[in-house]
Amino acid sequence: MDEKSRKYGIGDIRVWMAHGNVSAMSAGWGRALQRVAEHPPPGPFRRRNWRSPIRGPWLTSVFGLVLLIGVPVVFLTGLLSYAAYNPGLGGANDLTPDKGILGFYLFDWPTEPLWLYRLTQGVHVTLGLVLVPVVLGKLWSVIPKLFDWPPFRSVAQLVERLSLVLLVGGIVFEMATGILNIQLFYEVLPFSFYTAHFYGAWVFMAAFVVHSGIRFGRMVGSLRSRSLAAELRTPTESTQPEPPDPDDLVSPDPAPATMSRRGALGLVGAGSLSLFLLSVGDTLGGPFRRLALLAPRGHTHGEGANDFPINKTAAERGIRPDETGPPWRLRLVNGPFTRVLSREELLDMELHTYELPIACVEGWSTSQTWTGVRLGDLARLTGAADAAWVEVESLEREGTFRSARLRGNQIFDRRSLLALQVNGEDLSLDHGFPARVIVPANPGVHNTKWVSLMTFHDR
Ligand SMILES: Nc1nc2c(c(=O)[nH]1)N[C@H]1C(S)=C(S)[C@@H](COP(=O)(O)O)O[C@H]1N2
Ligand SMILES: [Mo]
Repeated sequence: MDEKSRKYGIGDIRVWMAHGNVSAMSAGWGRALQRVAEHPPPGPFRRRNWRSPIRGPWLTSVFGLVLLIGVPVVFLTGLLSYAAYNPGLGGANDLTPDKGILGFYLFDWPTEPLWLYRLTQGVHVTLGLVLVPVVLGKLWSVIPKLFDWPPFRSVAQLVERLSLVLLVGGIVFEMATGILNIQLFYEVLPFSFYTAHFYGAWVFMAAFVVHSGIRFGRMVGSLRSRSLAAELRTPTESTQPEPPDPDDLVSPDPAPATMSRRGALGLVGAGSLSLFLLSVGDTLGGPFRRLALLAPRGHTHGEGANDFPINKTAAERGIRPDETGPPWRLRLVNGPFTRVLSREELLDMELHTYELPIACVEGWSTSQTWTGVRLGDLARLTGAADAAWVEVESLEREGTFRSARLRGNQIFDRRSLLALQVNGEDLSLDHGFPARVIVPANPGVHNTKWVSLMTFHDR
């Protein structure tokens, strides 16, 4: 029996019994448990096989602190994104109809400031990506704990380890589904991205709050135990392990350092910085977009005045050219009242021009100058001057995003347009010709293209 198992195996059982957790445990059961504890399976279950000298509470706590600050921002901007969909309106807006009490915080999404969704969703996606290397670094720093032997020494410890399944499983699930979504592979997921990412976030966050609560004191203590400035000056040759810690993160048999703590932080930092540089252009737009190699969405472009990212082309959505030609009509419905307008009739109405962004849930955004008819004018034309909401439908026959609902505050913002032109020219077919919705601060997906029908409702 080696030093370690004597110290941690039997010692822990004694402490555990002293705490009364298993005061009724029989001596025979105790001996059996002790034997199991003393004989870990080979490989990763033997703590001596984990030999990195930089693994320890300090490094874990540095990653932990970054996540403690960053993760809540990603969570909150994610909740805001859900609110921005105005799920209270139901229909295609509510992609998580069984959200129950998790929708407690929902509010009417504003149209002001008009860059709001661009900011919140840009932060959500960019920061989410930037934190991936930090999460990997953090997981690396604690990975021996995954193979803790014996698997548990007390009921309390078992509960804690199970909560870690939710914590680690939760963050991996959220990052994986999020990345799949921005790469637009989400059609391959066997479940709804929105529902899964939303529920996953709450499960993960619950585990995150518990974990942070339990570990906060230890994190602060560990961070105080070494100076960051000193670590950043320490090269590999002088890198020494931390003293043994109560969590057993420090290797019992450290190998000579092949990387300093500075190196580990630099590696993770460089990873995060690269992800930042390779994705932020998608939110900033302009010349930066060419750098956004990691965010391939929005790399399909139009030409001339229409030279900006296209999410779904007309061909992809099954829009036939004959549907968008001269026979196209916009139908406006308010109860029994229907109004039918051709594109020429729309162009004869009072036209307005505003610079407004498209900001996609996938994180990319772009700002363009749109010209069209005010949605409010269309409502008034139909006798729906105080409509509570409108259902906008496109020429598409199927697909979740063939329609979207807009709330009264969105209809009647003076900058909310049914756009007919962009940057001084007609919309291209891929950008929604003959007409598309553009509403300030609206998630891109609700800026419906190829609009054919708008139905106004009072409540
Ligand atoms: N009818 C319809 N409208 C749509 C979509 C769609 O698939 N069908 N995609 C939406 C999404 S997800 C975004 S981000 C914006 C993108 O507009 P763009 O392709 O003109 O850039 O259009 C939205 N309007
Ligand atoms: Mo989108």
